[in-house]
Amino acid sequence: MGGMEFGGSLSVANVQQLASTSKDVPSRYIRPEFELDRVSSDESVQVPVIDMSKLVDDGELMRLHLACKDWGFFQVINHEVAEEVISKMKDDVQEFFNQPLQEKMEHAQLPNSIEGYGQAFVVSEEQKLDWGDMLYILPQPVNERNMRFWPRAPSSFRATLDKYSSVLEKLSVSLLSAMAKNLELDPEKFLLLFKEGSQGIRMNYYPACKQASKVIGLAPHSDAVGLTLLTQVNEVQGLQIKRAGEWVPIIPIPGAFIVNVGDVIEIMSNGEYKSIEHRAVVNPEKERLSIAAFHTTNIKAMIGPLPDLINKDQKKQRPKYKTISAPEYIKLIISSKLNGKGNIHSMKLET
Ligand SMILES: O=C(O)CCC(=O)C(=O)O
Repeated sequence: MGGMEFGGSLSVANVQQLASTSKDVPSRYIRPEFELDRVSSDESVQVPVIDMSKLVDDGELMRLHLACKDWGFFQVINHEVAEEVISKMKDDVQEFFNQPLQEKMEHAQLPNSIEGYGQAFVVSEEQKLDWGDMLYILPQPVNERNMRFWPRAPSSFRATLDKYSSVLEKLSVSLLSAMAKNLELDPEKFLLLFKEGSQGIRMNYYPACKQASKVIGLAPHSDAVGLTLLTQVNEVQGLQIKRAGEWVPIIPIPGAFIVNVGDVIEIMSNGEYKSIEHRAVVNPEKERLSIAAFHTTNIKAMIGPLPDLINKDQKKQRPKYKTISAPEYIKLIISSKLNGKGNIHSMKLET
């Protein structure tokens, strides 16, 4: 995916700079549409927790299956990613964003590329904007890396990201394999679709905003990919997921990854697993940073309900989504702005 051109985003103001220099929030960031949204205040409502060390047991596998069907989100604990790898990644990302704008702009997005430092999915001059910046890098497939976007400062950044990328890829493969078992698919065959697949790592920076309730860090969207693994860099919360008509704030478990099913897995599972809308809100006093690692298929895969699921029981399992090639699918998602579940709706068939 990295070496190909799929169209990109229009360039807009740097939000970190804007937040540090201007007292008022420009009108393009004010989003009255979100102010009336219902947010759950019941902290006991939380996504399921999956213990990776028990994922060989039928009971834990079933918990994962239900989490993917019912919530589309869960947290994984006791995974094999070493604590030092995560904390080093967090430190280096924080240091990257702490640099002066000029240094960061050395890795700015280019026209027709989704990689680099900038803002995501801005497709029109009228579009309202999110209160955040990001550095987006495609570490995999390895042979398609574009090192132009990989910061040299801090000096450890490249090695840290390289390590983080490979351990998260391993963790995503373990999770995808367990999901394949749960869907009664052949895990080896399923994993072939993700072999030498694409991994994107998106480092989000949301400055504090005095008018936090009037802006949004990242507008509601579902992830267009297969599987996302998210970690929050500092203790500032902001991730919310849509459930039963309200936004549920997620309280991260220290050391855990927050995992969500993306549109590709929803489509491949023919709707059995759910790709859930989520968003990031902004804190009035403190900056917030997060790191999302997106994993999806290789470029040769077809994106559509898996034939093995459809053929099992043709009456029950009529395909609910179109099947298109991976490059066509990527074009579709990049050219549309982040608008809730827009991508997946355009893949839905009348049933
Ligand atoms: O910052 C967060 O917690 C959410 C990030 C996210 O949803 C994304 O990067 O797509």
